[in-house]
Amino acid sequence: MPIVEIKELGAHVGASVTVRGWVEAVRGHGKVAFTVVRDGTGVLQGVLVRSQVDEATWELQQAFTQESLVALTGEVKEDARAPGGYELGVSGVELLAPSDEYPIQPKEHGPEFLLDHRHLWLRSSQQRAGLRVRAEVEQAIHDFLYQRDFVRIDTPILTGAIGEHAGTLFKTDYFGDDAYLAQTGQLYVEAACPAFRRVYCFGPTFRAEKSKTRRHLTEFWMVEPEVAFADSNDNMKLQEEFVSYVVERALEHCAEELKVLERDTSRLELVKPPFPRISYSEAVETLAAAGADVRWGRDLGAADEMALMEGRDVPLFVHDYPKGAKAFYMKENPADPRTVLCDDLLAPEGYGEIIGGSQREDDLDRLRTRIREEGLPEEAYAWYLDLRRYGTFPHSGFGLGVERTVAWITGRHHIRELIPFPRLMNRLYP
Ligand code: NSS
Repeated sequence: MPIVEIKELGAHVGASVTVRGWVEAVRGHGKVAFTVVRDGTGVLQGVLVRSQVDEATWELQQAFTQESLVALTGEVKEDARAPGGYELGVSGVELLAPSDEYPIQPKEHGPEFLLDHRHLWLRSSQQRAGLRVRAEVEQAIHDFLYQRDFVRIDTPILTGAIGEHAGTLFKTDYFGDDAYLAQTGQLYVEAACPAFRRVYCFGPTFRAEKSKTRRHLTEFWMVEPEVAFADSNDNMKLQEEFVSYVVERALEHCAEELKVLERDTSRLELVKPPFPRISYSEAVETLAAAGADVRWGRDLGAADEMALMEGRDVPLFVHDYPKGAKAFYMKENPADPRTVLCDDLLAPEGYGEIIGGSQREDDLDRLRTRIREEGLPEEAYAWYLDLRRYGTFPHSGFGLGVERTVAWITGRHHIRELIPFPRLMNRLYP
């Protein structure tokens, strides 16, 4: 009997096959029993008719428990009503590995309980759907950048220089010296620009965020493209094309998953370039007019972002923030030196900032001044300053947070569901 995967059943209609899978559900009555199995490629219902099999087969099926690994053998039948479109007329069953009483039941469980059982929770249909969308988004990221001649640069996780800000560093001992887990790969992709012009890194980044919000992880994945000769305007153009492509790919390739997640995809269909842009100063005016407690000079908070996005269906760029609110490496805005040439991209539907980007300071003296102003150890940035010494060049780049982006695309409330094993302030297991 051929052993087949559920996704291939269409090629075996009328034939007898064996399918191996984990039991999702067992139901039935005295005469007919249904076994729903999942094999990682799909879900299949096996139908066992008591009068057509021997008693031992019937008894064995009756003893199946949730998440036991079983083999079902029988004839493949087309059935439009069945999930996946096929059913198995079961003639034989085998118990390959029994399952203890499964902790996740088809009922409401609290989030902490589910996170404690993340290693098992992954098997649930909505979790499978969310992580499949994540995988598609990651593939779309690589495809988009590959098509545009970007070279992928793998950047170090153990670093000596602070990438973003001192407040959220994970510090570790490095043979007697301090090392930090990378907050960003940006400084390194900047170094690779003169070698390859268009580059990007993709990997995990680390921030000791002490906030327990639905948008913060301590370990999250980021893609960071960096382009020589691009200014802030080119940078935003690349971002809107990039994000639109990624959303389109998810719509195209993950229709099933988005349905399982009950995502209203009509809202995602609207995500097409160009995205609207407003300056930070305009944003502050708008917020102040609406009665918000904002002061020019402070970074915008989650509530401000929410207010700015009210009534908007597509992402919004907020650009040119005050220098003091942003990282040391951003280029001073020649038109208004109180600000820097940067942008945050805010997603609709309450998902907030998904991208932070900027043109980089390419002037040696100004960059050195900024490093000093921020109280950063200049020695650690000697190599970074070298980039402004040996043929400095205008360049821009950005970082897109994978989990926040996938949370928005899938419509999930908390980004912790969109990474297989989330790391949060109070969670290092499983
Ligand atoms: O701090 S960022 O705004 N910018 C950077 O790290 C730059 N070095 C990127 C660059 O220009 N190459 O972070 C970028 C994005 C941000 O918009 C979020 O989508 C995501 O990274 N991000 C996070 N996701 C989840 N959890 C946490 N804690 C988090 N912090 C940032």
